[in-house]
Amino acid sequence: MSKCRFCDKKAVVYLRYANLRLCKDHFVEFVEKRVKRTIEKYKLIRRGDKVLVAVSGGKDSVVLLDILRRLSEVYDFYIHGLTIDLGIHSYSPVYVEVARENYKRLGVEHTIIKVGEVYGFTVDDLAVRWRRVCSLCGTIKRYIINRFALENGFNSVATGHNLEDLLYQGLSSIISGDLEGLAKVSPKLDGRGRLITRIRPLAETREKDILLYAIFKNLKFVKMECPYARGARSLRLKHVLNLLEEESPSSKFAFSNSLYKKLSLMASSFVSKEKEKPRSCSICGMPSRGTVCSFCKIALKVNPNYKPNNLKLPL
Ligand code: Q46
Ligand code: ZN
Ligand code: ZN
Repeated sequence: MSKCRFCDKKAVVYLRYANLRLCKDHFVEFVEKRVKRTIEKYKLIRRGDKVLVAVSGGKDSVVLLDILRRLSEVYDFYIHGLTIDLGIHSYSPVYVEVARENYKRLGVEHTIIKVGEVYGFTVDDLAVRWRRVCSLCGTIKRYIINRFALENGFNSVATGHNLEDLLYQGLSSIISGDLEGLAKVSPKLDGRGRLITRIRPLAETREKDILLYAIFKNLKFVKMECPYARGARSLRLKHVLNLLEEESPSSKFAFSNSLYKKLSLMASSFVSKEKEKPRSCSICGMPSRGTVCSFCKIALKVNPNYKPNNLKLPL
């Protein structure tokens, strides 16, 4: 491979979509600048913000933590990591350890919540009763992250959703005509009431670039898959997006621009305001569509003694 566009070192990456050949260092800088640009373009973080970073130990969240750590010093905002130990037999101990090592390496304050200890049930317990455990697991993670952020005064929650994750969500919402889902395909979901703002600083960064960044920077991340993962549909749709990219290298970015700037905004104006307005769960007081929120419904089914706990950090 020839020389890097910006220095005399050998190029190790060729980015077709940007027509750039880069050495390791300049590639790392390129990715960081891209994330910074997304943060500025969509006004994801303001000076003085308190940002909760959800870290699952996978490459996306580890890279997100790494980049936000650096930016937090430049832009003067506070970050705190949150990892949820879901109690998945062979998987949770591995990713919790990886998350812990990353927090330690970067010197980031953090909290690890064990669902089993706090709520008296685990994702393994759910898997015994339900076949499709992922949507329940998603509900649990969203609930705990939001509640922790709310009770500890965070302005926003940052997650590691990358470009392809959001394009996949957009494409599948379009295919199934799910306007509510489409309205959520954005780098920023503004909070309201007890729902905290969610931000996705990697929304314009390709999965492949995130992986290379992690490798070049020697970051430790989890490579194994969750035993309950069943990503067949998402893999198929991501393959469709890759085919489009082969035809035209910038097509993913063109699609993300129209999703984030037009389609998701149009969809949100169609979503019924009534449907959008969350009520409060009669058990835990958190936002809910019905009298009891989805989290409390799940918890009560697996643990009849379930009581909503306070997740406020001991100061
Ligand atoms: S952790 Fe939970 Fe994932 Fe495992 S059970 Fe499914 S949702 S696959 S990101
Ligand atoms: Zn270079
Ligand atoms: Zn509830």
